[in-house]
Amino acid sequence: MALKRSLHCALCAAAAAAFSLPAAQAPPDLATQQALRNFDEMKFGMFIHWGLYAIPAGEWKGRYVRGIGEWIMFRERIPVKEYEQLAAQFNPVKFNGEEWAQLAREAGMRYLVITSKHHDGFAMFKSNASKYNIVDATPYGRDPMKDLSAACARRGIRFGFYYSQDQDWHEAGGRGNDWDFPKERDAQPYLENKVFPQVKEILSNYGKLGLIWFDTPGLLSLEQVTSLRGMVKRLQPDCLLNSRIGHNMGDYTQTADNAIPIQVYTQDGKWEVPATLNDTWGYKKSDNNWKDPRDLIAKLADITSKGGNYLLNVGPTAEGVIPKPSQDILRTIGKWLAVNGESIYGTGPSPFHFPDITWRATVMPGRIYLHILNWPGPKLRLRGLESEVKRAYFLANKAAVPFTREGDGIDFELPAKPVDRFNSVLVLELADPTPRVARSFRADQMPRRLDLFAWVARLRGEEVRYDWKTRSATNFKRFAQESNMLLWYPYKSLDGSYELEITYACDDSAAGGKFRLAAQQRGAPARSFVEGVIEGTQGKFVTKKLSGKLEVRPQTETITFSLLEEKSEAVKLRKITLIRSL
Ligand code: H79
Repeated sequence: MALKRSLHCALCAAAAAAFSLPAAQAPPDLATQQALRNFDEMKFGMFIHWGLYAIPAGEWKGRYVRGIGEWIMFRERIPVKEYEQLAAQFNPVKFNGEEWAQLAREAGMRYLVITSKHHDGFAMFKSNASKYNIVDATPYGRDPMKDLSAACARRGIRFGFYYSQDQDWHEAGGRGNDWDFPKERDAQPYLENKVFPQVKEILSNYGKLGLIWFDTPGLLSLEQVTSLRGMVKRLQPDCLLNSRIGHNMGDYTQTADNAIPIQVYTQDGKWEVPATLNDTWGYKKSDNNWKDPRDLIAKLADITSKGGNYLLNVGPTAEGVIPKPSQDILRTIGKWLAVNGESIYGTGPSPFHFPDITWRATVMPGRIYLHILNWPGPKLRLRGLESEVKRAYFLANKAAVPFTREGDGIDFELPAKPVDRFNSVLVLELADPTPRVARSFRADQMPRRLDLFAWVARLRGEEVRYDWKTRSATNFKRFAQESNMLLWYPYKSLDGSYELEITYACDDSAAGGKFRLAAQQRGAPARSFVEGVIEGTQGKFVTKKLSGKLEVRPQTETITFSLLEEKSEAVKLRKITLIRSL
């Protein structure tokens, strides 16, 4: 019974880890409020996952290990005594804090968050609380966080640390390692001897911290988390805490990893999307599934227009080098931001909901920025804006754009080709400081027919891909334990019973596979689901109505699309349409 209970708890904790928590917290004090305003203005940050796991880099004993690279110790159940040996080989002679900070700067990133200690328990900074740290346990013998924090400060980049507070596979009192420590753990000594002293060290030795980014809250008690929060705020009152500290004690919210809300999301305060550039956080030598800069630039606009920040990850090698493809991608984003940053930094979220994926919107007093992500042809129709538009022009070339009002819409005359190959920003100068929008077009009003585009979904799995040409996702490979799937995050925007349509294409040769659409709550089996069969479409995109309804509630965490068998993995899924039952 006791064993069963602890197993159950461990599973709950793993489930909680994969999802976000509902928003923060106690009413923020003044220092925190100011810090939150600064944080909101920054929009774009660099995440760095760097640790001993960069040595195996996704391979153990000559074999490829699936999944995120920094989880290799857990996946392979590597004993502490064996994993510890990696420290003796860790010698990142090519590390240069100036170069990393400079890359963040060139990418247009305004803050940087780096792993001080990940789940493997190894401290990437000088620690007196545990000898298992980069200065005392490696041939490198230096503290790279000193250089990096100083390099960031010199460039006006706010610096923060990731710290895994609950999971620690190196300690008997940490959560997660049941192969070395099969007995029930006691977290308190671990907290007192390692977590509290180390958090104190990172708050004391690296100047001002913008934030501490805790992760995978699990089984720590409210009292334990309260002490942790209190300690941080006593040492640095304006250091922000993320929601993954647990027990709603954070100052701002995280979405699940790589998860973007389907629509504007403002009811729970400030939030942030932590995201990967490929399919791993920690370096994996074989992972070359780099996201297209087009996708990342569009996602930055998408997230900003919905009210969030984007924290984009790089995983440096064991030598201390940020992989070249990551650098190239980030500099491409930076070039777009150098021209179009005005439409991102310091802006507010869209006053409109989004009818499709043609455009997104951000605002400044007296202006709307329309981020045109999918070029609609010679005309862009914007419906629902009541404010007078005085002038419209492209941010990239300042060229005026003619427009006419027609019914409830404004038609903008567009050039034949996009002004920017990724995201052409159209500036609308308004007569009103705050845009007036007709009720049914506002951000908090969902249309009766709501499209869930594959582009907005989180792609889960190493194989599934999004293709911009066909605007669809494909390669839904299935494995015994995990399968590739799409997940949408409604974040309280939906409440009702929905009829469903699916828009997809499938060659007749791949047809016949069963699929499932499900509405899920955190840690619970699917509450509501609808199944269907992928019928052949001779490769053409078609829209089909499904039989059955999906119940989606404010507490629904995800709406998922997955295949139930290996067949039809080549289906191209463009969108799922939810139609509210009247
Ligand atoms: O630090 C990064 C990740 O290591 C951490 N959060 C981001 C920011 C994190 N991501 N996911 N999780 C923690 C929970 C992980 C669950 C899984 Fe697994 C790891 C799914 C697949 C590998 C555990 C092992 C569950 C299945 C196999």
